[in-house]
Amino acid sequence: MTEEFCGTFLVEEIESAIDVDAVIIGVPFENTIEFYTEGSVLAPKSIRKSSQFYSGQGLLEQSIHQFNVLDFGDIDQDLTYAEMQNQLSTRVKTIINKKAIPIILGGDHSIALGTTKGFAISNQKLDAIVWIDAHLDLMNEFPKGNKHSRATVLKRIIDQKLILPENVYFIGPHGHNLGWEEVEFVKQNKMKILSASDVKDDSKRNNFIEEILGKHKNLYVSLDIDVLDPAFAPGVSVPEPGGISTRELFEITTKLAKKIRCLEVVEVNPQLDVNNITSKTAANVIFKLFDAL
Ligand SMILES: [Mn+2]
Repeated sequence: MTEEFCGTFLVEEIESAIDVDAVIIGVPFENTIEFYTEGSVLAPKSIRKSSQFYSGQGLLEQSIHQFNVLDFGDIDQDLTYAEMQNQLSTRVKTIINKKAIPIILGGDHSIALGTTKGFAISNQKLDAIVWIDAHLDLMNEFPKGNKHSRATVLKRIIDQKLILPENVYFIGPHGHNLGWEEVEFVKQNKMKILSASDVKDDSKRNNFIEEILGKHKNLYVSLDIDVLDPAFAPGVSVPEPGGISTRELFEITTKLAKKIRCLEVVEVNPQLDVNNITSKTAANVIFKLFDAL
C-alpha cells in the first residue's frame, strides 16, 4: 500500500478532482545504472515515508495544510523509457490543465523528458525551465551509445524543441564532472548559468532570480538534489563536492514559488543515503514550496 505524502490525500484517479492546488506523482524509474548504484527507483516511497516524519507546519501560518493537495501514487514500475514518458506526460498534462501544480518525485533525471512533454501539450505555455542541478545534463550521449540518460536529458529536451536554450536557467552547476561539449553548448547558445559559487553571492543570486521572474510567468523547476553539497544530501548517485546549502536552495525555491507551475525532485538515492536525510530534505523542499505559494 502506498503511504501518501504528508498533508495530502491519496487518490486513484484525478480526472474528477476539482479545486485541486497540487498533485504528487511518484516516478520510480531509473534509465541508466551502468556505473552508478541503482536506487533512485526507491525514492518516491522513501520521500513519502520521510514526509510523514514531519508535521508539515513551519513558523508561518501558511503551510501545505491550507491547500488541497492530492497524492496520485506512482506510475507503473518496470516501464520502458517510452512507456514512462507516456504515463508521466499524460498525468502532468491533466494536472496542469486543472490549474494544479504537478509535484513529481523521481526517479533519475531522465524522467524530465516526460515531464517536459506533458507541460508542452498542456493548455499552459511552458515559458522557462529552471534546471537546479550540479550538472548540465547536455551530453549528446552518456555513457557512449546512450542518448537517454540522466546526463543527456536536457540535450534531448532542447533537440526536440520543447524549449529554446535561451529559456533554460541553470542554478548551481559545480564540480569536475562536466563534459567539455556541454560547456561549449552552453557558451554557444548563451545559456544562463548561476554557478554554485555565484549562489553564495547575494546580489548575483537575487539578480538572476529577478531576471527569471521578470521575463517569465510559467516556470517548470527541475530540481536534481545533487545540486546540494554531499554534506547536506549524501544520498545521490553522482555526488559533487562544493554544492549549495539546503538553506540556499530554500531561498531560491521560495523566491520562485509563485510562478512555479510544475516542480520535480529527482536523483534521491535511498540506497546511498545516511539517516534518510536526503529523502527528508526532498520532502522539506515540497513543504517549503507551500509556505510560499
Ligand atoms: Mn541532473
